[in-house]
Amino acid sequence: MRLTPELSQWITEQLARGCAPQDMIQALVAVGHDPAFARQILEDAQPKAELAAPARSATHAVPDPLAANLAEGPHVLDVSDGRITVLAQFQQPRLLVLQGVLSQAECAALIQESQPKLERSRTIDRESGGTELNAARTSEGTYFHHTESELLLRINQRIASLTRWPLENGEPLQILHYGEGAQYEPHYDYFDPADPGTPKLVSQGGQRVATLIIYLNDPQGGGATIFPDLGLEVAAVQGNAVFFSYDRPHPSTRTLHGGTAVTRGEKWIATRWMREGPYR
Ligand code: PD2
Ligand code: ZN
Repeated sequence: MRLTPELSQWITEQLARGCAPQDMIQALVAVGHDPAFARQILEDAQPKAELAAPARSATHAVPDPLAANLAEGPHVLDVSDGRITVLAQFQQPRLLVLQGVLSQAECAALIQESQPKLERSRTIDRESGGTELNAARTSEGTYFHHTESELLLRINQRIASLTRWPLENGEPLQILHYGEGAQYEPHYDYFDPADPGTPKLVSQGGQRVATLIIYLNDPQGGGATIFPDLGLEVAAVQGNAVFFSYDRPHPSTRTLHGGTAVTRGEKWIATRWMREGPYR
């Protein structure tokens, strides 16, 4: 016997409605399934139940670029110095695919200014709240302070007006460079409350509440941003961006995301992580 997509969907739906696994096993056996098989697939489905469960209440407010920021209908956003097109949007999580966040010249300038300061990317060590080298993030990067140059001032003001979230709640703009074969394995950007390092990490600015990933070039192969819980893959296209928010530090936000391996060429991105409060 095997778990068909229909059976998998039935299990997810019943668990989400609050059905007891024991009752579901009985129902499966009643329609001819082997009891051991029924028990096994219910056991395997428990993590799915958590994802499908009705959303628990939000723990904090989040930015929403679409809140009263519509210029010409639901696909064009007014920003400080122009307009940005919404190519696609998702409700839960709040996720937007945006076109024209940066110009070609701005992307090129960010790459050029990053080149001399690139270092192998570090990830946050969730135990200590410090940073560490991590095999899951085989890229190199650097960051820019908000007021580092005219260019940074202009871009940061645009991001703040796009996201409708104060610039002072933003972490410094991170630049990442992926060479061929480099990737970023799926993760959540918020800090897990169960991690020992989290109190230290949230002592400055509170939790992360949203992410804006801007693509600075077009990789020749691979390098998409994937959202496994949504079955969504966002192509890396120069100047475009993906925005998503998470109103609680929990997998039920469905914001698991990763960067697929670059199979040809290279990939450059700029990431702005946004906090609940001022990040100083
Ligand atoms: O480069 C990406 O596509 C990617 C994937 C996952 C970037 C991030 N996370 C990030 O900057 O948080
Ligand atoms: Zn991420």
